[in-house]
Amino acid sequence: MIKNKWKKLGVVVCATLALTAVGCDSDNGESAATNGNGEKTLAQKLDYKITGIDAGAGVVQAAEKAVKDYGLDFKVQTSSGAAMTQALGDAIENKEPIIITAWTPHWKFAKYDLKYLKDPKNSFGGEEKIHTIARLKLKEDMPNAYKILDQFHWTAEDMESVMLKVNEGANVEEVAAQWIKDNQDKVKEWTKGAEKVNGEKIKLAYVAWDSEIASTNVIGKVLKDMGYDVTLTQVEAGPMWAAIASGDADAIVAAWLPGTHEKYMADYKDQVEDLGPNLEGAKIGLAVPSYVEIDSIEDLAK
Ligand code: PBE
Repeated sequence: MIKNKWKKLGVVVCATLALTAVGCDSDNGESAATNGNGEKTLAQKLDYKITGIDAGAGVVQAAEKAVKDYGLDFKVQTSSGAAMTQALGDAIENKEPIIITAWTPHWKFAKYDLKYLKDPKNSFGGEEKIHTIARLKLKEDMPNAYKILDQFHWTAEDMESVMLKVNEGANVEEVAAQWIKDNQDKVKEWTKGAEKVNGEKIKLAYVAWDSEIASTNVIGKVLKDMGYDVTLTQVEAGPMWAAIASGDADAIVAAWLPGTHEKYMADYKDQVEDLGPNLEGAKIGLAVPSYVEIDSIEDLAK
């Protein structure tokens, strides 16, 4: 009886709100409103929201594709990497459910107990590699920088160790400098055969993703130590790719391929030079704290 009364009231409220374009589309009867026990469904607790990052990120575009592929009644809410990790930390503190657009390498997997949701429809693709991309003619104009960028290669663990310290509150430039001191064997491989220069200007572009903040600061510091006057320019993903294509920036170490930045690469492939991977074993997907009791993106369709 009580339930019925509320249902009727719900209909009236919906009819009124419809005029102001506030949708009641999720209230299509009892099954969507509750899980049958009078409790909220997971989708309701999540407010039909996947917590995304910046709109230009490939992982956000892949999440939007997943919503279509799996027929989900979810929206991907865009914000920034920092806002996403803040929301994640808050949700975990309150033991509330949350679904995030996630990627590896990232410190969040070391700090929190998270799991990737299975993706049987492969909306997020498989293994990713992070590539170094240079503007055309960089090799001619700055052969030493080109050589270093071309030889730059590290592991997911290397990147994570930098990210973790930054997340713990250390200054990224100091962390990068310390990492370089502690990993001279790797840095020597990167700089092998390159000569020092005297204040040549070089510009690296990157997006404020924690992974790319780490890598760009490390390679930036290596170039600085080799005598370059290095500028690190933080931009959005689209402008980052456009800057390499136009020659406004000299290089990026932030290109996730073949999937995540597939569209950017398709747009600019003739206007940039791909120097190949600087890191293997990267991944993107949707992730939840381990206490959220689902395992697959498919479970969100229920
Ligand atoms: N990311 C981190 C980026 C690439 C690097 C996975 C958030 C993205 O475009 O989705």
